[in-house]
Amino acid sequence: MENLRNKYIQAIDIAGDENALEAVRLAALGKKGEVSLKMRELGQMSPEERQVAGPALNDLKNEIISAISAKKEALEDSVLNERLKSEWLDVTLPSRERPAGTIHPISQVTEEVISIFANMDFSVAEGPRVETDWYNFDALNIPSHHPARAEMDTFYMYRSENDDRAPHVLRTHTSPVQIRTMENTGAPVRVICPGGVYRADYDQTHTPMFHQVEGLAIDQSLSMANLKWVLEEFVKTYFEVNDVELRFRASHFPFTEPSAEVDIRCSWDNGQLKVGEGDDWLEILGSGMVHPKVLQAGGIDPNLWQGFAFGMGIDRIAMLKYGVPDLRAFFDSDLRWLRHYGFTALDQPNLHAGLSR
Ligand code: 2U9
Repeated sequence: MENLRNKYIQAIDIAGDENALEAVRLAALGKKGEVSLKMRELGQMSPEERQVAGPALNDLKNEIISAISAKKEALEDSVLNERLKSEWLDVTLPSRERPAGTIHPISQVTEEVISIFANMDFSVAEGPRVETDWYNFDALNIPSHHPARAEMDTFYMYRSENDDRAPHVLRTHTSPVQIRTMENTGAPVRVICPGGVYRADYDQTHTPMFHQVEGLAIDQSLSMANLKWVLEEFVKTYFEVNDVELRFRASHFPFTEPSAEVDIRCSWDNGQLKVGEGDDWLEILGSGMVHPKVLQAGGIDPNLWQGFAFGMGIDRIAMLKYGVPDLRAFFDSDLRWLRHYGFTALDQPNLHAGLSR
């Protein structure tokens, strides 16, 4: 008995891994294990012999079992310790160099605008850039011979020569997305539509592709007062100032009635814009109450619903906030410009941490 005990306790002690340990367990306690066979011999012993050998064998079996389980735990600990040794991290090392790529100011500003309007419960909608003239013009109360069609310097996508259906257009504003949203969801609506738009125009303040964000809110009793509050909240949060003064100037758009252009009080100090104070006014938005014909085009009954809409140039408000002097630079892909005006990928705007840092 003592020999058996020494043999197996020693074997457990030197087992180097779980497989070796399992082999020892089988040799001692497996079906044909040495201890198991001894236990089977108990049946052939005299009762006196059995009374001594039985408990002794049982004790041996238990001793082996607990030695194996202690050894198993020790082996697991040592595996973990080995892993921890190879997985340590020196938190005093300097952080990694920031990635070479940057977030384009237009992407950054689009995210800023989205987070501001999301906080006022507006969703974001997108739509195709190649549109039918119905979505881009007719549905917005701009019929075929309306002067606004000509003013919008439209890029037409002509079909083959003997196809006389009306050509598609590159959307000249994001307004078709709001028409599609009205069709898809019905009223009430609260949505903003950011995205690229196209007009055949090119100088220091115009590029043939630029970015707009338009908003649309439709409910049973929305008025210009709601529009004014939403725009004030937007301007304050976007320009990160506590107070703004807005000036609504009567204007005309085919899709809104009445319509207003919106200016904000500001000053220019050494070419540096200050919003909220000063003697200058800066035009940044167009807006108005949605024209009944436009509601109807979107499948919404103008006798039951009304709402406001607004639009602004993303590139323009990006230039104003971040001091970019020439619009065309946005689209030049000049690496030095991108590094200077770009944002780090980790600096995503949100209302709690601050929009810009
Ligand atoms: C629907 C109904 C109404 C969107 C509007 C403007 C006024 C506006 C310009 C600002 C500068 C475009 O980027 S810009 O050139 N936009 O002045 N946009 S109201 O009105 C809508 C849109 C969709 C269904």
